[in-house]
Amino acid sequence: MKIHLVGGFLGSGKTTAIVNACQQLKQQGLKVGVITNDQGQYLVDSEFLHGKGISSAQVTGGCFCCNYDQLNEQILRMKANASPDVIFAESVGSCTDLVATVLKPLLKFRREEMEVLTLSCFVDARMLLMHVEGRRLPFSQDTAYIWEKQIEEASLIVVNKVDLISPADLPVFQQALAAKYPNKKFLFQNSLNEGSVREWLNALDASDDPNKLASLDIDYAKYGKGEAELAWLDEQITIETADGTAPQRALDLAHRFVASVRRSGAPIGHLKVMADVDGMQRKLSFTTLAANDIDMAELVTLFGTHDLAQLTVNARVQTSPEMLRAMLVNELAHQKQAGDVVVSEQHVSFFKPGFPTPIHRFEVDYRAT
Ligand SMILES: Nc1nc2c(ncn2[C@@H]2O[C@H](COP(=O)(O)OP(=O)(O)OP(=O)(O)O)[C@@H](O)[C@H]2O)c(=O)[nH]1
Ligand SMILES: [Mg+2]
Repeated sequence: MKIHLVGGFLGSGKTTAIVNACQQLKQQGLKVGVITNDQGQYLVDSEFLHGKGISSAQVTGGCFCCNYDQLNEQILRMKANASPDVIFAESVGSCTDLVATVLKPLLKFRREEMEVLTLSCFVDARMLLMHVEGRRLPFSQDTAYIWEKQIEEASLIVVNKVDLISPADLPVFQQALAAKYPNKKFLFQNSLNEGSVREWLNALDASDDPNKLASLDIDYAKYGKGEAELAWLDEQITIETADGTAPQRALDLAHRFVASVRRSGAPIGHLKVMADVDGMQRKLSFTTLAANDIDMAELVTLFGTHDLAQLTVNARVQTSPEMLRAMLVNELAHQKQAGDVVVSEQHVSFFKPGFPTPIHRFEVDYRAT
């Protein structure tokens, strides 16, 4: 069994690449599984994988490092139920220190099950370009610290969404990266493209010995502060109408919520919405940098006329949880005012993530301890 740990910042494209990779591996006749991970309980990524027919399990309520036992259980359960050839484990986008707290413990405790264990770090090409050009990232210093540490600890860096930067910038960008990080392997990837993701799979198969990865020297106070500065909100929303406009109202709600967060100036780590109408699902995804254009009118047409629409919202935004919740409540009220509609909420949860307290932490190669 191969286990690929997939880290990297919120919205950098981890799930997109994993789905694409799983589809390719399945076509080759291999059995795959994915373990998703986030702060809340109702995860858009898990619904997304389910909708794509990819078997998945989740580790909820915090990152892999603080819930190592849950991760371990899910690996064992997947192995017992489906004996997958390949498992992708996608960590929370605001998590770092994976080498010391997840990779080394897996090497110590699960070595006999794994032929291969890798760690990739995904990074939005546009943010990395800003960084090497000396521009400030659109997040607080402590949150940007997490982003930098994620890159520091991995040797394989997937510079994702490369299609969103100008090809003219690429040669200088590549040179600057090679100069700044001489010991890392950079893959310039478009995770929406099959051939590009195939190269990632090839790189995973050719990965370095994971024992060579060094544990980070990391300031947990700074890390914890950066993590807590990104509020979490998750909930499910049901919209019922009598005139067939439920999909339109649901999409309008999502659109207005994102617009309201953007207007507030709060940087969006990742705001994900799964829209479900009569079993047809679409994942909408927004980050602080301009997102892929989502044509709401086209989506309304696609969903058609229905009296029931459901949304799952997962938002990670640099603001207080109360502010984030208030912005959504405003938009819910706006929909209710339109009349002839029942808008209800389920599983509402919004909070500041707790201080990261890993179950295990191996400072040095465990063989030396
Ligand atoms: N243009 C472009 N868009 C991409 C690429 N990879 C991912 N995206 C888009 O980026 C958005 C975020 O992608 P996800 O795969 O959900 O990101 P993630 O890293 O899993 O996010 P979290 O789980 O919240 O940390 C989605 O709208 C994707 O369609 C890419 O290579 N190019
Ligand atoms: Mg994801």
